[in-house]
Order: sequence, then structure tokens, then C-alpha cells
Amino acid sequence: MKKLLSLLVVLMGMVVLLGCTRARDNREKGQGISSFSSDSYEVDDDMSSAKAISVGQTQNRNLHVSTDVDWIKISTVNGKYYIVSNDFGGSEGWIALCNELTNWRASKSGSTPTLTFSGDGKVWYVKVRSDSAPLSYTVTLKEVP
Ligand SMILES: [Ca+2]
Repeated sequence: MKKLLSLLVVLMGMVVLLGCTRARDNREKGQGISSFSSDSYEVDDDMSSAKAISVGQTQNRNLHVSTDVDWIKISTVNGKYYIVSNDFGGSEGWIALCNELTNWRASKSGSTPTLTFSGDGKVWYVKVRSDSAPLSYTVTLKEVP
């Protein structure tokens, strides 16, 4: 009976130890604790829910979870040129440009990726993601003068 009890104590100790290790691993991975909440542009995880940015505007956004992607909508004027630039605050990120038929036109990665493109009077979309998410970033749209 004593042997059975000590075996039980050892087993319970192992369970507690395993639980603590798991909790620590999760903390180290940043799971369960996130200082990033979804921004006011959410939900914007696909083309149909993309939120607009206008010329001259800078938007402060979050990729609030590691799997988050943001879609940004740009209404263009035919013959005008646009610059969309992101600042991922020192982390690496990725932006890509496509039209409403999901024809991809260009993409760029880095901590401050920038795309320049010509408008055609139609709506274009910028898709944003980062392997370093969650993180905050800014996106700015300018017109080439
Ligand atoms: Ca999103």
C-alpha cells in the first residue's frame, strides 16, 4: 500500500511538472497573452471586407494575431500614380497589390515595403501580412505629384 501511495505521489508530481512546462512553453510562444487587440478596420481579412484608404491618409493598424491578414481598398483615378507604403516598425512584413479579379500586380517584403502603381479608374487591393505578427504597422497612400 505504501509503495502504491508513493507511486501515486510520483505520478502526480510528473503531471504537475508537465503542466508547468506546457504553461511556460505557451508563455514563451506568446500564446494566451497578447497586447494586440483587433483594430477598428477589422474585419478585413478578405477582398470583400477590405476597408478603404484615401490619398494622403496614414492608418495605424494591427495584425492582432499571427494568422491575421488585412485587405485595404484603393479607389484609383485613371492616369494617376499611387504610392502605398507600409512601416512594420522594424519587423518584416509583406504587401501585395491586386485588382478586383485577384490578378496580382506586384508584391514587396521588408520592414518598410513600398509599391508604386498606376490607376485605371478601378478599385485595387493591398493585402498585408507578416510572419512576425502580432504587430502594429502603419500604411500610407500618396499620389505621385
Ligand atoms: Ca485583418
